[in-house]
Amino acid sequence: MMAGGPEGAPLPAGQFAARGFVRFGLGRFRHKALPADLPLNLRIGGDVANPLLLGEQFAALPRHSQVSDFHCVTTWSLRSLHWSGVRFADFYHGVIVPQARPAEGAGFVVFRGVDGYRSALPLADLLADDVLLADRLDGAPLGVDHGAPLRLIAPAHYGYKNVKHLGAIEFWTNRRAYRFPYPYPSFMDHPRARVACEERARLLPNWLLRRVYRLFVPKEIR
Ligand SMILES: Nc1nc2c(c(=O)[nH]1)N[C@H]1C(S)=C(S)[C@@H](COP(=O)(O)O)O[C@H]1N2
Ligand SMILES: [Mo]
Repeated sequence: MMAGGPEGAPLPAGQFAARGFVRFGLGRFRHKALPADLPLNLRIGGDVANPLLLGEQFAALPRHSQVSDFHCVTTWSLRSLHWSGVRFADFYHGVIVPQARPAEGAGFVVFRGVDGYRSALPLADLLADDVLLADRLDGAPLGVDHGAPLRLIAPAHYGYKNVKHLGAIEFWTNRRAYRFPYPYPSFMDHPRARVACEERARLLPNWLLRRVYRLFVPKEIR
């Protein structure tokens, strides 16, 4: 678990303090225009007995607020962001298990954004206390820049696992239905991407990844 670090504590290896929180995406996802008033329509699927379509039911779940740091793999970090929403663990045990009924061993979870972006994490990582399905930032409804209507916040994992504009969450027994979005090579997608272990990507060394990814940091936050 990684909550907001104490002021003055060092950032994780290879990260620097960004000067602001901008909308971020790589390549074709950077400026993809989305409507500001996207309704919440969350498809629950994969290896589940009963696929669901969730909308307003989400409002009935217990809410949780937290302060956590955010670390993008391209080396920028932000301290102490105030998120609120529903803990993934509460959502999983309160809705997914009783209503969707995942198959035994459906521990590979895929998150799909309505912009076509997607990412995946192991269920065990998502059940940590600080993993949130967030719909508010700094006390206001999440704007379209930062992932309206709902996004994943998994602070222990690099930003690219924190999928915005969620349209679907799928619970699979294997990885076959998943590929990191075109045109990104799959080596860029570490299965866990834990910040504390500097799991930026697969195959390439971190000294190289830090230098190459750094080129994609927007000028206004350097
Ligand atoms: N749907 C969607 N989710 C996404 C992305 C994206 O382009 N589309 N970019 C990811 C990356 S690489 C990062 S660092 C964070 C950036 O979040 P922000 O735009 O709120 O700064 O969102 C992640 N989730
Ligand atoms: Mo990122």
